[in-house]
Amino acid sequence: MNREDLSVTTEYKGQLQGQGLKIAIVAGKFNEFISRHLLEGAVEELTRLGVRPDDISVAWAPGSFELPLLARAFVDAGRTDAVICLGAVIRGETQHYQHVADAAARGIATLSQQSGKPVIFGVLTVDTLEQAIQRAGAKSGNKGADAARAAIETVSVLRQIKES
Ligand code: INI
Repeated sequence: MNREDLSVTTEYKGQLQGQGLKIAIVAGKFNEFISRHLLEGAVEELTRLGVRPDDISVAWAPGSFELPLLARAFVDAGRTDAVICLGAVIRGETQHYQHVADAAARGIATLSQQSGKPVIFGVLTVDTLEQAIQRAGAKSGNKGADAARAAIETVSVLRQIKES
């Protein structure tokens, strides 16, 4: 079905306009080489979409496990429209890959739902370093940039729904 065929009364669709938004980014230092590429991708995309560099804050967590805690600090401080969590969990490097990946995903989802703020999951969960490199700006795009777009889009849809 084409979008034009939708016979709904109201359709909410986010706009990729970051002007005036305040965005916090929490990045994991574990696999920092990858996280830095994700961070660069996110900051580039945010500023391309109109977010002022001064309105972007960055905090570093030891690893992906700690991302939800620091994201919560930004949410509680109340000065940000969205928080972007960035990290890389690589299966090859740890026995407890699954625990770290699950804790990050669950913590971020719970925080977002309970706070009502967009808290974006920009964490790579991959089998190898090579796959992480591909998703951090090489062949398969940059998940940090994807997360930046998701943040702006979600803020926009949320506002439309709340203001309707
Ligand atoms: N943290 C990551 O972000 N990625 C990983 O791949 C990883 N591995 O492999 O263990 C990882 N571990 C650290 C973890 O996030 C915590 O910082 C640590 O367990 C202290 O709580």
